[in-house]
Amino acid sequence: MNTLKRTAQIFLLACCCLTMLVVARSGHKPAPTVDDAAKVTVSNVKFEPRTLTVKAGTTVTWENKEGSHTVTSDTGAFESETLSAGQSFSHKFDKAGRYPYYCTFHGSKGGHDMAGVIVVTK
Ligand SMILES: [Cu+2]
Repeated sequence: MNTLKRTAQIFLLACCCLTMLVVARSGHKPAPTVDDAAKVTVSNVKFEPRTLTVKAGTTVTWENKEGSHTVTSDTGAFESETLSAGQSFSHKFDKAGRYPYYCTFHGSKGGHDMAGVIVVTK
């Protein structure tokens, strides 16, 4: 009886160890690759998502679905040509920071109307 109890205890302990090992090992798996590309959808008349958070080094592509729009930085950090439906514009964000932008046709600096923000983290 005593031996059986002991065996059960050892078995339980072994199970615990195995579980911990599996958990520990899964924690060592290479982290899922962080996307180095992100997308903003442009339509009449909004940027979606309005606020997009990405890591430094990410290239953001604005895809225009309809109408004519621009992607114009409040600070002049980037500026697209006028985008017609089906056209897109990309900009790579190397430095952490907050990058507000707007559409020159339907919005204005400071996040008014058709506008958005790219938040870049380290
Ligand atoms: Cu627009």
